[in-house]
Amino acid sequence: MRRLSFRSVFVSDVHLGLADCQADYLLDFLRSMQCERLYLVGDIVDLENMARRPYWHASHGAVVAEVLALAARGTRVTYIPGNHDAALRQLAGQRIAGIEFALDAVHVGADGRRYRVSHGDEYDSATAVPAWLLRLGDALQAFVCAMNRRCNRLLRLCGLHYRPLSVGLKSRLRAAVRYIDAFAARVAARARADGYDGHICGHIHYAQLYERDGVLYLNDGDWVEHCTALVEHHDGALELLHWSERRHTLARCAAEAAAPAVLPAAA
Ligand SMILES: [Mn+2]
Repeated sequence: MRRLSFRSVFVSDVHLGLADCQADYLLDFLRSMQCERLYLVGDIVDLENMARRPYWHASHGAVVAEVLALAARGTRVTYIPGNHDAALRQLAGQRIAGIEFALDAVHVGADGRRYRVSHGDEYDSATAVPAWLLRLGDALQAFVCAMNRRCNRLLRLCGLHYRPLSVGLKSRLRAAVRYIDAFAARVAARARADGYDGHICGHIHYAQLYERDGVLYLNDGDWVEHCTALVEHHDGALELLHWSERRHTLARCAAEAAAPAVLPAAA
């Protein structure tokens, strides 16, 4: 099978080392494409969880091997650690096994647009809330993930496609919507103030691509529930992909020179 060809690919929040990581779908995506640049935008290995509950599956090791294989074939790989793999921030500035570690990056698109790339936890106001509330949030998230795992095992047994449970849940919870919106507002305001055309991040496990206050807010989502990636085509056009049994376009943005407008998601 011929691989899909992209200029750049951005993935984050893979959480290798967590039972809920959708490593098989990510592996399928990585093996189906080739790219000049691959950005790992944080929370790739969940060191935080592994310290508490050691877990590793062969498919998680296969993801690491595939990333190394991409680097060996000439893909320039940049690893920007997040809050769950924060220990790797000590490696910033180093190049190990063909992978460059950095705290953040500036990506210049094929059409000349400039994007800041960072995990996004620096925009998370949750650092100001009490620890017990964070623990409650973690417990709720773990519960939703466990339900998601069970529901999808059932769907698979019935021969149906993978469907993330929390897509419906999150969009219905007004508090979650407010949180996602406030996060995007902070990210966009900073990108605009710093003169970038957009900001590429992850962290909140909610993939989105849209123009906000004159800049592009680009969240590549996660591989715990949603299985999403942001890709840049060779002309600089951006596309948000959902990848499980099928490839599905969530949103697109044309290259700057062709048409700067954000097109509605192809349903
Ligand atoms: Mn994070």
